[in-house]
Amino acid sequence: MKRNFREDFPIFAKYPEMSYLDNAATTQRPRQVLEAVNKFYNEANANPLRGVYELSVKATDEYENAREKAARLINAADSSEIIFTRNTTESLNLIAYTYGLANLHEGDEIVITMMEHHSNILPWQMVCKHTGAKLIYMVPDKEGKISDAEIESKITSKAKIVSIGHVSNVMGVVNPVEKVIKKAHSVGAVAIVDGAQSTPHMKVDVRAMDVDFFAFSGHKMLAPMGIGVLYGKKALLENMPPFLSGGEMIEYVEEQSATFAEVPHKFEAGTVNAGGAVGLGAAIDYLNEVGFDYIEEREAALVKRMMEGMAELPYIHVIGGQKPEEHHGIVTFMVDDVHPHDVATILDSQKVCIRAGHHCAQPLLHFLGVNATDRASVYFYNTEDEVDKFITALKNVRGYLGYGA
Ligand code: 7TS
Repeated sequence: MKRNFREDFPIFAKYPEMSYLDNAATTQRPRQVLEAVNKFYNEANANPLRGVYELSVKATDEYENAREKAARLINAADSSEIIFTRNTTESLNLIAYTYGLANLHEGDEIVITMMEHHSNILPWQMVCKHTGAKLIYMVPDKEGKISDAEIESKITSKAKIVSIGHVSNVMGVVNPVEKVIKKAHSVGAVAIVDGAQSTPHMKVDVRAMDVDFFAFSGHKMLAPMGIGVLYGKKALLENMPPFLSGGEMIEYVEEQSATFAEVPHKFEAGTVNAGGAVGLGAAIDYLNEVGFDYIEEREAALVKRMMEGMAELPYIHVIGGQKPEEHHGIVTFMVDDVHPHDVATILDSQKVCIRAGHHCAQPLLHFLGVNATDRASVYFYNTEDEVDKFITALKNVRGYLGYGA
């Protein structure tokens, strides 16, 4: 029997009536993470990687220790393959501005899916605009499945970059990343996985996947906002030009030229977010204590309860797969006759927090033929009671607006 992890989260004690079901947007933080950040600033604060005095060395050690933890979390071969960024968005932009602009040319193709978050679309549109490369979309079926035929026909010898979300933030579906990576490599393209919605919820192994780059955000996995990770295979990172330039990323600077630091520091210009990194390290320790088996088991049970409750309401339509096991913690839906923003506002009046809108995935929503949807997303600390309150609140939505059931 696991202890009650929910008790570690001060925000749930502050708002005991709240059902927090917007975990795909950002999670809450346990006291262990908040205390680790405080402890860093109270006991180890100095500018890391610069001073030779003891306190700065301590700050550097704490920062690099967090990098080790991130490397172990995703099974990177070496911690120098972990670059700290602000979030998944910055990680993907880093690849686009460095690898993308340096290596792509007119006629090349970048292959993504129709289910990507805008963060895995716009950086590639930028690369295409600057290089003349073309952006190609693998299209899922209505359940969110990318078929083998789609993979085979879209990833051709013209592809130089293939970038795919591990778990869709709208459909909740787990994408066939291994197949996509294999196909990308078979045509000589680099493979990128956006792990923003997978890393918090499942065991990730970048070496087993054989992925070239992998991105995730700390704030979706209990860590502070403003710290994220880009994993890259060392040989690729070493051959890429820097992204931002300035302090801390150099080896030697002359009036008209400069040489750069080794990876990962080449990609970490300026004073780093050491407090955030320490918080991420504490979040990783915490998640390892909770255990990914437990996380998956709890989320599956909560999603099953949620979808069974929703299935009893004929005016509710779940987007994507109709089976709970097809939704990795994320359930997106429509309510007949009621605008998604009204649904979320009515739920908010009953202290149920869900997300309404396009979820930063407008091409997918166009493909599905909707402008906006509602989305409920769980994490391991959610309870059956929160799910039940959500279902009760959903039952009230149409009555609230004068519709029959
Ligand atoms: N990729 C995916 C799959 C995401 O779900 C998100 C954020 C991002 C990238 C970007 O992450 P960031 O940390 O850089 O912002 N998704 C959401 C969401 O679904 N609701 O709010 C943010």
